[in-house]
Amino acid sequence: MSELSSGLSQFIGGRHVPSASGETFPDLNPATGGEVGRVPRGNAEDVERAVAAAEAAGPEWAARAPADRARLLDAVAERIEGRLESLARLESLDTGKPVSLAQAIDIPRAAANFRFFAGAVRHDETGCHTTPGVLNYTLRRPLGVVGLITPWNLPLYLLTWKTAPALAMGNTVVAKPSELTPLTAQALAEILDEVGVPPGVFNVVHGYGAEVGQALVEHPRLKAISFTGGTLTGARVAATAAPQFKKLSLELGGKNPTLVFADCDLERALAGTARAGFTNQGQVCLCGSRVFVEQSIYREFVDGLVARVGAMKVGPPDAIDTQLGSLISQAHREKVEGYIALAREEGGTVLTGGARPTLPPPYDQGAFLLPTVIEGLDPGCRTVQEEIFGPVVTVHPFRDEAEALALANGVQYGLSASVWTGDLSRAHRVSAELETGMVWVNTWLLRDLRVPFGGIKNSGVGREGGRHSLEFFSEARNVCIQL
Ligand code: TXE
Repeated sequence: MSELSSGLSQFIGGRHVPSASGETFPDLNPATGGEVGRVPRGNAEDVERAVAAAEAAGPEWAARAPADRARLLDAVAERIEGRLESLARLESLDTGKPVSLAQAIDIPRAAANFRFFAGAVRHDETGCHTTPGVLNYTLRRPLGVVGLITPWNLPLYLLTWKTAPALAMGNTVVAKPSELTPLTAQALAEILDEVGVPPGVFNVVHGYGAEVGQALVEHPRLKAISFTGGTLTGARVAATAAPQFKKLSLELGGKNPTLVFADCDLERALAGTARAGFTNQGQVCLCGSRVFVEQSIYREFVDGLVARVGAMKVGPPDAIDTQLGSLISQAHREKVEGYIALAREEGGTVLTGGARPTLPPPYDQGAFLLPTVIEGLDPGCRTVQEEIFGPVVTVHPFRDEAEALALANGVQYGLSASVWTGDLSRAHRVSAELETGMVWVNTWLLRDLRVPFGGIKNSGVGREGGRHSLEFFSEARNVCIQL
């Protein structure tokens, strides 16, 4: 892999080293089944080394002026932008996503994350409160060594979303990327090293979640964990971290509703619903996997959606016209296919998709799946209640606004929602009643990095984004002076 200056390795104290165990496991390209590298199988010993290196680097890094740290973050953003093509290829190799998607979304957003938090820390300010003869002011102090645990769906996009504010606030980092997608985490370590971020400030330990991930969360000298991944895993991370009073940010799964009212702009709603349902093969926690359509336009809308989804191009990730690449793994494809089978058992009708595409070698060995639309399911059934995290959406009619809200809120998740309507009062009214952390109206995944990002219920705890990230990755200290 020419894009990486070294083979896959642990990155600890500014050095590329093998895992303490010396063991490795294969990194597979899910689009072909081919091996692209060997992942170091990290364990508690690697975590101890990484935390020790991060601790040693902490005081100097924390003592730097925010503007100095910001200068380095900007340099990282420039390097990421300069390596757009190679990073996009790496990301696609690991995930099976279209290279064009990584070029358009994943990698530009990785650079934007660093640029945004460089600016945020430059302009950060804290409060000052006065009463006669008394001055109160607030200091923001770094936490120390923080652990960042990230998933396989948007590897660099999410790792940089956490790394940039953590470093901006003067913390040092031990990052644990998903075992399925190690490549761009390694590339990020190389970039940080190249721009002059000191050894030990940013460390990467690769390996299985239950081994090196668990060891990281358990480490007694780790001050905080920022985790993005599945709800079940998030619960395990919380159970480990809570008794140690570690700061915790959990960005978990979703089962997000898309509400389509009859007064919407139909063409825009169709395009937005298809994009929300199938971007990244439906492997985005924010994907709109439950589509609720006002009765009067239900048939017309569903026919339009099925036509769009049926025309989506599923194929080799590096083909310019590919819209959907492969899922992350054969095992995950089987999980998603299990839900399609369950949907049929629960009385659903597959309107399009529901099967594997026929592709030429070597892609016939890939984890590809046709985008799938299913109707006729009871909203309370497992298929409509559980996160599938693949290219599958279910469609359902609703009679009125009250029913639409009841259906949308009728799950254990609460991450995001999309609302398509031409009625501004309805947009505000419905947004105020949706049980989610985020609502998009007449759009989807339109992101302003200053806003709070996160979910409620089984979708997580806490908010990141803008000042929320600066506050998460620091401790506020109030100083009260009797003048
Ligand atoms: O995530 P996991 P996976 C959902 C989606 C998916 C499910 C599982 O439904 O099917 O989660 O996906 C590390 N202690 N989302 O298996 O297991 C693991 O190595 C510490 C939604 O990828 O949650 C990886 O680095 N760490 C999500 C990270 O946790 C542990 C995006 C996430 O892995 C650990 C991805 C442990 N005990 C999946 N066990 C979203 N919200 O975007 C695992 N890990």
